[in-house]
Amino acid sequence: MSEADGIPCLWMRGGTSKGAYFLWRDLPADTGLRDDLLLRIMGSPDARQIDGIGGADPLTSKVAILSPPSRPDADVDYLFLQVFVDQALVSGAQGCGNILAGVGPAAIERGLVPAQIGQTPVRIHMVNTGEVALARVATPGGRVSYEGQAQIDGVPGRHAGVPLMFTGLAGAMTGGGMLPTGNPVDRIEDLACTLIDMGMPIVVIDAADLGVSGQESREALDGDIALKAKIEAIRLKAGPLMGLGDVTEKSVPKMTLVSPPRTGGTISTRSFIPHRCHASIGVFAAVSTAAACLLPEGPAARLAVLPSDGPFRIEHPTGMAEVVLERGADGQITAAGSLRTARKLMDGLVFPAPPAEA
Ligand code: NQM
Repeated sequence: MSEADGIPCLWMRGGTSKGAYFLWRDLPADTGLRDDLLLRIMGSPDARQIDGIGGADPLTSKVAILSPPSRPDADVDYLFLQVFVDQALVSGAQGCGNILAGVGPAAIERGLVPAQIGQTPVRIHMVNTGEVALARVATPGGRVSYEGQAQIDGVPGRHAGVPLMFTGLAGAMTGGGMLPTGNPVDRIEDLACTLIDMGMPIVVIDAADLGVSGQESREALDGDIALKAKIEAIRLKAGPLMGLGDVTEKSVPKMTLVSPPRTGGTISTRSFIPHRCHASIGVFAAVSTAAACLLPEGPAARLAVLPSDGPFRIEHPTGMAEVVLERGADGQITAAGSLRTARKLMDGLVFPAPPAEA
């Protein structure tokens, strides 16, 4: 099938993100050709992504590639790619737990995983990090249903819940355990930072140390050029310390500003992903933040109000994200979970812009 005939694509909301879900066989095997095609599909690089289907926001410029499982304990392989909006960059240097929420439904829709009657467990090999997540997809009558009563902040309305469970997240992206530098606190640019990776490498900083309250709107923070320059300076130093190498052109680590909870949650956050403030917070970023709240020496623990029971509730600009942490007798985190919803928005053919002239 040539590009001019269109490329099969499911356009889905996964959690608080949106993305294009493809089958591996519909994209070039060569990663250079694949990334060039994805840029043209999304309309990047262009701040408005006007000639593509991307939504001019990192949260709506995402791609999931689904393929048959490459390991026996999974039902499907999922490769996540972040298509930058205004740069000609496609990065697989991070996973995405929001787009992950759509993978189970998409895998069933595309016939990669057979639906069961009632609910279908889907074991998803997250190729970016190498871990396997378990998603539970509502399949009444043997078909995916997106209708239900689950509600997540940052998404209007109620939808079928997609519970997600994770194990083995410590050091998932950095390979060096939960604390890639071995320290609960590192000083960067003279600020106390927790460099942590529980599924997403993040840098946790007390918002007050950066001269903000941490309650500002996404727009206000995105407009604060001096703040963003300071955050980026810290990020560029944190990346190599976390074993991520030069992160100038990478979407990790994410930068998480923490402040005391204001609406009854565990902690309040503003998350930079990494150059724009998140409208809510990533799933794995929320898990990593919850884990940071358990490090007594770190900036998060000083501000957090830990739950005596039940989930950690991570406040963000549009509400709260709930994270369940399971801990072993030694206090180490053994598993994490989050409830998401997902919805099929469009199923059809996408027509990429023609290649740029040489
Ligand atoms: O942390 C955005 C999102 C994400 C990532 C980002 C995510 C996660 O909310 O698991 O979901 O951090 O770039 O979609």
